[in-house]
Amino acid sequence: MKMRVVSVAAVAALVLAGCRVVTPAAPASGSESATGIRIVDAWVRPTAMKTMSDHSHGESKSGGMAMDGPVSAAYMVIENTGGSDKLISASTDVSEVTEIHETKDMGNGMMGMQPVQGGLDIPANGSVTLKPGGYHIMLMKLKQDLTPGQMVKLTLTFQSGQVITLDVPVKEPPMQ
Ligand SMILES: [Cu+2]
Repeated sequence: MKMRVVSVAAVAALVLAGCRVVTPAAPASGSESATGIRIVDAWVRPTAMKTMSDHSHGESKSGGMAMDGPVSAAYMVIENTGGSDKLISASTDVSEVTEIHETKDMGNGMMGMQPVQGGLDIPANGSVTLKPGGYHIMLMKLKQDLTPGQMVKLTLTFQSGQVITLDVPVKEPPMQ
């Protein structure tokens, strides 16, 4: 909220000063649209090597997924004030492969993760939280290291046809 107030004030200052009006960048803390999907509290974790033992995803050698090299993940709350929808795809400017994943107990005491088949359901007038240990947007085949303070451009495509692009900050996961 603070970010948004600052940004509105900045735009107002530009207008008052008679400068050309520039299109404000999407606020880092949220993105709204006419059809009801709103993204809040989005963040991306810094680059993690797949060999890191504290990577919450654990190892997924048996999953058959392209896990070579450094990976990262994006988290957020997807709020929906409209009809039921689905997040069907995601992409970023820093990863060649971006998938919607779910972390789950694989039944043998190991945590693993797998792509969400057919898209992630976003209930009507509800919300879905993507967080460590649960749903997440997996960034694979990273083109660069991600360190706190950087911004990642994330594009989300929904079944309704809605496409949301927002700038997401890279930051350390909260302590648990
Ligand atoms: Cu994943």
